[in-house]
Formats: sequence, C-alpha cells, structure tokens
Amino acid sequence: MKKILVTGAFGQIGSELVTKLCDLYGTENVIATDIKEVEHSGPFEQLDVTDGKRLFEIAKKYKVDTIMHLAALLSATAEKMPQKAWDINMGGLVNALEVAKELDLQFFTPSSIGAFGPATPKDNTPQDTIQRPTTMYGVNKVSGELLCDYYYHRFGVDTRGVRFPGLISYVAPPGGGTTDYAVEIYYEAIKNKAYTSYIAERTYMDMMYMPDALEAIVQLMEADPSKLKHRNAFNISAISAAPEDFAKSIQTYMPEFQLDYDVDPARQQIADSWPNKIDSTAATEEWGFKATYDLDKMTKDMLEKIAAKQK
Ligand code: AKB
Repeated sequence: MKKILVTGAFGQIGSELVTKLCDLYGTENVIATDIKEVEHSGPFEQLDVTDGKRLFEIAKKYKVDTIMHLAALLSATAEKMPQKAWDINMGGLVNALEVAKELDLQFFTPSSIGAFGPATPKDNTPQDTIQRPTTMYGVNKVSGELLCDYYYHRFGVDTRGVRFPGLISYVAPPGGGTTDYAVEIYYEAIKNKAYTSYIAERTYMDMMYMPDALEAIVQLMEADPSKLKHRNAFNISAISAAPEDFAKSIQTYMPEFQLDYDVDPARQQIADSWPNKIDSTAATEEWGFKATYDLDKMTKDMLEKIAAKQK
C-alpha cells in the first residue's frame, strides 16, 4: 500500500489528485500539504515548500513512501516575479528531491510544455529535442527535468514525471498560467454566453482534460520501471487547439456563444514560444499513456458540470 505526501495539494491539479489518490489508496494514506490552510477531511499539514526542514519532518512523521511535488508558480505569474519563481519552483523542487533521497521515496513532479522554446520544432514536437525556453517558468521546468534525471542517475531516486499541457477542469481554477483561458472560456460561456480571449486567434497549444491528466500520473507511477527509457518529462497531450476551436466546440452545444479577442501581449508572447502540438509517442510506448477526452467530449462535460455547479 502506498503512503503519499502531496505538496501544493489544493492547487489546480492537487485538488483533484488528492481525491483520486484517497479513492485508490485510502484517505489515511494521502498526506495533503499546502501553503494555505484548507478544510480537509484527511491528514493535512501546512507547508511552505521552501522550508526543506519542515518538508522532511512531515515526510518522516507520516512515514510516506512517495512524494508528489506539485507546488509551483505557473508561467504568467513566474514572468511577473522571476526571482520568487526561482525560489519557489527550484528551491521547492530541490528540497523535495533531497527528502526523497534521504528517505528513499518514489518521486513525481510535473514538467510542462513550457519547457520548450521558440527554437523547438512546433509541430509533433519530439520527446527529445531542442529546449531553450525564453521564460523563467520554462527555465525552471528544464532545470527541474534535468535535476530529476540527476537524482535518479546519481542517487537512485525513483523520479518520474510528465510534461503537462494546459490542464482543463471544473473543480479548482488554475492561477497565473498562460493556458488559463481554456478554462475561463467555459465559465464565461455558462455565465455570459460570450468570452474575450487574451490569447490570439490561431495560437495553437496542447491541452488535456483533468481526468486524463490524473490517470496519467497514477499510470506512470505504477509503471514497470524496467520499461521506462525516459523517466522524467514524458510529453503527453490530448488536444491541440486555438481559442476559435474551443468556441466552435462550445457552439455545438450553445450556438449563441460569441468569442472575441483582447490580446494580452505578455501571455501571447509566452504562448508564441510554446509548441502547437507535442508528440506523446514515448509515453504511449513506455507506459501506455492514452487520453480518453477529445475537445468535444471535454466541452460537453465541462459545460454540464459548470452549469450544475452554478444551479
Ligand atoms: C501554464 O500555462 O503556465 C501551465 C502550463 C502549460 O504549464 N498551464
């Protein structure tokens, strides 16, 4: 039986991952930690991930065997405060890896499509390719990928990870990302039947519905290690879409929906530096990754779930 410590447990991914892990492994076996104090039915500890000593103490206290390190600043926020992003994204990661090394824990942390940059091939972006990102978030993500590989090769820590695309969910909102528009568009569709996109027309980025993202984490962590040629930073994607594709998909269920644009240059610049569509073949071959939601199936579910929430 697993015993898992999750950092950033009440962020966009953590909020749903904790529920899934509790269902799979039992509530008492999932230790949620977050910088904010939140009502939670299972074990919870308040934690700032830049405090490595406290992270170590919590991991030891609960005798965990796995860390899922999610606490991080997203791309747009990181660009506004690069120094703080370095401290949290890199400081937190090194602390979590050190704890995994000292206590011999399995380790998961997500990288992102943000680990790519303008020199990366934009279409069918290969698993192993040029990575020269031009954002602080991207610099953090590439460094994180390398650091996780380093802890595996140098110290034998069982590190695993994926490069997440923009994640879409109706449970917890993302905060400070470049792909957040793809969540906002659904909320605004239900509320106002209209959305003004801060990302320009024809800007393609990879996206994925949260249930597929959560399943990918569990599948990778349970994968047979002898099958993993890569360990960290597996490309995974389900959907490559631009704002007008989301609008078209929403219009199939809500014909009156209107999309217009008011482009935010800062976030547009980040989006322009990222791929259009990454290639997930390595993840499929090495541990069976397969997304189950395409754009229309996701749109249907998002609209239904948000409408039900707002009743
Ligand atoms: C962001 O937009 O910063 C994140 C990501 C793709 O890593 N959603």
